[in-house]
Amino acid sequence: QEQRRRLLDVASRFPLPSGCRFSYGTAGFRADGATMAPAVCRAGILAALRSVKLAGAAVGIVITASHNPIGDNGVKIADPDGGMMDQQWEPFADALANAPDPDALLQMVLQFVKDEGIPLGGHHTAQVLLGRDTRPTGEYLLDAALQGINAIVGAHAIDMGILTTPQLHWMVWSKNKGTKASESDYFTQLINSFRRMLELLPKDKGGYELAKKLIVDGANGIGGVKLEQMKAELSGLDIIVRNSGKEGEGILNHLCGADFVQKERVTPHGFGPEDVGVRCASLDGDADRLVYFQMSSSSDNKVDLVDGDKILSLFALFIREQLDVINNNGSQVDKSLPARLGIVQTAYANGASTQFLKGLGLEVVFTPTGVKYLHKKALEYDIGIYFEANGHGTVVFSEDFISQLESLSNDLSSQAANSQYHAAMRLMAATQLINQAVGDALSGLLLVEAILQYKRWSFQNWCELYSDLPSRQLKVKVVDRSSIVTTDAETKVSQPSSLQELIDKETANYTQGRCFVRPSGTEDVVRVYAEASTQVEADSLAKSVAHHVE
Ligand code: 16G
Ligand code: ZN
Repeated sequence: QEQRRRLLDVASRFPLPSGCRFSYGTAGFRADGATMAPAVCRAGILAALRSVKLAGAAVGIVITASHNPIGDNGVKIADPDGGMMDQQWEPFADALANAPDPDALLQMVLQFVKDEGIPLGGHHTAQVLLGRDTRPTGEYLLDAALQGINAIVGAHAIDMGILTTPQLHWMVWSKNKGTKASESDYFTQLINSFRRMLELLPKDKGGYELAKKLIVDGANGIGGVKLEQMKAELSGLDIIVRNSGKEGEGILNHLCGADFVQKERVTPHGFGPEDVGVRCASLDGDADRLVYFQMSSSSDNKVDLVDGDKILSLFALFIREQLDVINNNGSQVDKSLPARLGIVQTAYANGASTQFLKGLGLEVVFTPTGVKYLHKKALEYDIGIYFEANGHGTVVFSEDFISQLESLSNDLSSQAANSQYHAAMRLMAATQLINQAVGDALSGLLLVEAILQYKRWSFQNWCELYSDLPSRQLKVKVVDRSSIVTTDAETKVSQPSSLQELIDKETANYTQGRCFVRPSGTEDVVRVYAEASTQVEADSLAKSVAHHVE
């Protein structure tokens, strides 16, 4: 009874404006921030139900619209493992968000609770951790989420404050593992494991010494704020944060941030000729994407870009190298660490990166766009490395692998001088440094910096690992984008049936041509991606395929 009353109450406090429709897409619900309260409140209800269903395990809610403009906002739910909410609950998320009135909402929840066997009304507890980014609508929407959570009897909301998206995911992950889960624990873990990585650098100096100076574009979002907090404690790095989100520095994601730099390939706002030749990184508005760039000339604002594919390649090289040292070191201790290493990419990965990775003999697999697909696939390996070209990605290690690595390190510790031991310790430090819950620009940045120092590579060395094939992305407005259905990890169109044939025909006209189309998950457009051996060809391929889509 109490439960019914609370649901009816909260639903009437957040009526759904007529004509409003929400859809739980790749990134949760997203819209103009001012219109989001009903959807966010219902996401609160949903998150609490999810926690009850999972025997009180902590679930997360992040209020953010990532790289989108400052007026937008959004909400997404993190499952107890720190990953995205199980896709099986997405249809209910949609239905709940669009329930037209309090009665409909109540009936919908009661039916779902029954179908899913959720023990509502018993002596259950639920806990939901909340985080939000720096958007002006964040606090207002946080309140809506809290009210939604509190509408479920026994649910307990914990406001973790203003955070990066990956911090909140990490907290949920840590809390459910039973390890320390506060923000200061997060910083401590990153700072300590970064220091350990540096302590494990090979002693025989020589060759290139990486400049300590790193300029980071914080997208005027939460990532810059957190990096400012953390940087004083980072030994061996001299970080300067631009677009840090401080008063007067600029607007969130406006002409800055990882999405801007990756798509436009120009310097973000606040960078100029004095930065030529300096290693720079760029975060997105909620700090779950990372790209690197460097200006090579002061005559224009173009940059040399290191995108997610190249970050992935750097991580893969480093991890593979440590495994090789451990496993192929015949002259030393006869210990081995069998590991299935998997690389996960999407169709947006530059073809040159895929070729490079396959050329190293690595197993490369593809999934559709969206972190939930990549992450899930990566979990199938002992070590799974995934990245989207846009800079979102991470490395996940299986529990089994980590325990093998721990026991190997113990076995080797009596020979602390040998290279096998060092390689094992480096891998251990990497498992601590990388955020295994979700892609994390701050932790990713520290791992990149440690690996560049380890390899004694400059930004240029890294950038020249392979040359990206020229590519072009176009957006096409269509009446109904859902009429395009894709298959084979979005590389092929299955419907309309004639379209793939047309794409194949166009693509055949270009050297190293590759092209695919897919309906966007976040915008009402169809996206066209084309790649070819020259920019002119890539442009022309994209254009001609776009004509077939229209
Ligand atoms: C979302 C996804 C991102 C993906 C992008 C594609 C998450 C957390 N984010 O931002 O991974 O690259 O959507 O957008 O999954 P699109 O479908 O509009 O191309
Ligand atoms: Zn983001």
